[in-house]
Amino acid sequence: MPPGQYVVNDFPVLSAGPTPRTSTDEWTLTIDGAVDTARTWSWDQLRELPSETFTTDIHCVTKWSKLGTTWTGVSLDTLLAEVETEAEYLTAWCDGDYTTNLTIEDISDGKAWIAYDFDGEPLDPEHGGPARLLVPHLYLWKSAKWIRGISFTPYDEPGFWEAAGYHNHGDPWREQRYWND
Ligand SMILES: Nc1nc2c(c(=O)[nH]1)N[C@H]1C(S)=C(S)[C@@H](COP(=O)(O)O)O[C@H]1N2
Ligand SMILES: [Mo]
Repeated sequence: MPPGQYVVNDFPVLSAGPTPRTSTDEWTLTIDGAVDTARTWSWDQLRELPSETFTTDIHCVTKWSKLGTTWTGVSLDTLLAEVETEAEYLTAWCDGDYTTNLTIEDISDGKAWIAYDFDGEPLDPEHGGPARLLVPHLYLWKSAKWIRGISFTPYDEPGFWEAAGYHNHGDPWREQRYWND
């Protein structure tokens, strides 16, 4: 367990605003910004990509951790293989006003997914359905629910919680909770 965390058996919901409900007919995922050619996937196109089912622990900055959660989704590696970028930084954006910033390193090499199933069932809207970003090696605020896009940026731009004082990186093993940790 990362330092300062305790285990929960339920699955708390933490949302900064109301739960958006975009139907999968209208849902798309876009990778754009500092890329050679922007790419957009429809829901059906995303679902046709190779998926992975994986089990991981998740860690919230409010100190709960949930162990052994099972998800299905598309690895970011699969999506990033279809765009060319020199940029190191990106912003994940969502339905609703939420954003979070990450580096390409933190979402590459099997470290991040666009997840659409939890425990073998479609992901609940409250937990980010139809699809959320999942970056389990960082605190859960980096795992943007209701994700709709990733925009590569030439500079690092703090997202919603990062601009409000949460740590820019958010590694639970180093207890990077707030900006001066
Ligand atoms: N779009 C969006 N994503 C979000 C949030 C949010 O408010 N909006 N909250 C973040 C925070 S602070 C946490 S702890 C997790 C909570 O995920 P859960 O509600 O599935 O437990 O989602 C993260 N992703
Ligand atoms: Mo959070």
